[in-house]
Amino acid sequence: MEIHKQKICIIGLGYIGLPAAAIFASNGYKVVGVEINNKVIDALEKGEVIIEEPYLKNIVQQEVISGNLIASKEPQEADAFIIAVPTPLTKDKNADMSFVKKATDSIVPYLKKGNIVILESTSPTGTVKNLIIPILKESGLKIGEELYVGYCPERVLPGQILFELVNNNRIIGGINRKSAEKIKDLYQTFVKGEIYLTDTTTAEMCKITENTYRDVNIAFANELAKICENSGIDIWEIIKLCNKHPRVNIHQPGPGVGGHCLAVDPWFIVKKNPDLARIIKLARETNDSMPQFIFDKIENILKNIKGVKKVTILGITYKANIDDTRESPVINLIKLLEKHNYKISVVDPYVKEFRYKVENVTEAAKDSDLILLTVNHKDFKELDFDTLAKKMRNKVILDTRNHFNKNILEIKGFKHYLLGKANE
Ligand code: SAJ
Repeated sequence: MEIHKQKICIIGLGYIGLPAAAIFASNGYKVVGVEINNKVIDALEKGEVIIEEPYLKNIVQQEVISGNLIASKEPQEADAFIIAVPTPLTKDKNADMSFVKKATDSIVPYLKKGNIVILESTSPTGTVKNLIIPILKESGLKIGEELYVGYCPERVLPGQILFELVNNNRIIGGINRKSAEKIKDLYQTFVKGEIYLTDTTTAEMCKITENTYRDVNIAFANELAKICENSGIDIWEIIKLCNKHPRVNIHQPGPGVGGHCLAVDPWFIVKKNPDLARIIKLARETNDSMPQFIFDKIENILKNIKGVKKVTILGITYKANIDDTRESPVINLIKLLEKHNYKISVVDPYVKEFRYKVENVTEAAKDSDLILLTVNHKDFKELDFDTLAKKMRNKVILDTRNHFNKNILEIKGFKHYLLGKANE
C-alpha cells in the first residue's frame, strides 16, 4: 500500500512535534496536530509559532496556507499516529509518564486496522511494551498484525532542528519487524540519513544513552575545570591541546547543563539501575554543582568589595543562540545571587521577559562590579568594551565559556577571569 500522501495525527505540538508535523506536511502528508495548549492552536491557525527555531515559522506558514497542516484539540482518524509529548521528571527524579499515557488513551477510539502508532518522546526503557501496548490493546486490534507499533526517537539539536530532522541518521524500534518496516516507510519520505531498525527497548535505551554520553562527557570537562582551578592550570589550554589527539574529544565546561534532555534523561537510567549507574549519577550531580561553583568563584573575586555588589549576567538561556530557558543552570545561579543579596541585571536578546532584564548591555552594566558571561550567544562576542569600562564600578569580567577575546579585554583594562583557571 502506498503510504505517501496519507494522514498523520501528531499528538503534542512542542519542540519536537511541531517541526515533525511541518516536515511531514511539506512532504505531502495531511497532518493534524493535536494540542491542549490554546496558545499553540491559536498561533498555528494564523500560521504563527510560539517557539523560536530557525526556518520553523516559514515552513509552518506555508503548510497551514496549503491546508496540509491543521491544529485540533482532539485526535482524528488517521493512517499513522505519532506521540510527541513531554516526559519531564517528577520531584523525586522519576519519569512522569502521565502525558504519554494520556496521549495514548486519547487515540484509542480512533484506531483502525492497518494503522501505525509511533512514540517519539524520550522515555525510560520498556515504555512501549509495558505502558503503550496494554493501552493500545483496548482497541481490540492485533498488535503487530493489525496495528503496527514502534519507537522512533528524535535526535535533533535545538537551533538546527529542521536541518537535523532531515539529515540525521535515525533508529526505529518496532514491536515486530513488520512494524519497524512500516514506520521506516513513513520516515523515509523525508529522512536523508540512514535508518536503522531494531526492537523498541533497544531504541529506547539508545536515545537515553546518547544524551547520557554527552552529559557524562560534559561532567568530565566540568570536573577538570575544577581540578585546573585548584592546580593553577588553564583548562581551556588543556582542552585545546588534548583534543589534538585523534581519539580525544573533551567537551566544554560551563555553568552547568540545561535543557529538557541532558539534565533529565540520565535519571531514567539511574532510577531503573540505582546500584549500577554510578558514573551516570555522579555526572548529573557534578553538572548540577556548577552554579554553586561559579557563585563561590564570584564571591572570591569580589571579596574585597564592601556593601551591596552588582553583577550583570549575560545570557539566561540553557545554551547559545536559542530562546529556551528550560532547566537553565543560570537560573539556579541567579537564585544563589539573590539569596546573598546581590544586585542583578540580566541581558539576553533571545528572551522576551525575565526579572532584572535590561535591553542593552551598557545600560545593564551601569555601576556593576562584575560582568558574568554565562551563555555564549553570538551577540555577546563583540561588545563595546570602552563604554562598558566607563559605566562599570569595577572593570571585572568572569567568562564561564571562554567566549571573549582575552587580549582585547586586557587592552581595555579589564580584570579578566575564566572558569577553569585559578583567580590571580
Ligand atoms: N553543554 C556544555 N558543554 C558542552 C556541550 C553542551 O556545558 O560541551 C551544555 C549546554 O550549554 C547546554 C546543555 O549542555 O546547557 C545541553 O546542550 P546540547 O547542545 O549538548 O544539547 P541539547 O540538550 O540542546 O540537545 C541534546 C542533543 N543530544 C546530543 O547531542 C547527544 C540532541 O541531539 C537531542 O535530540 C536532544 O538533546 C534531545 O531532545 O534529546
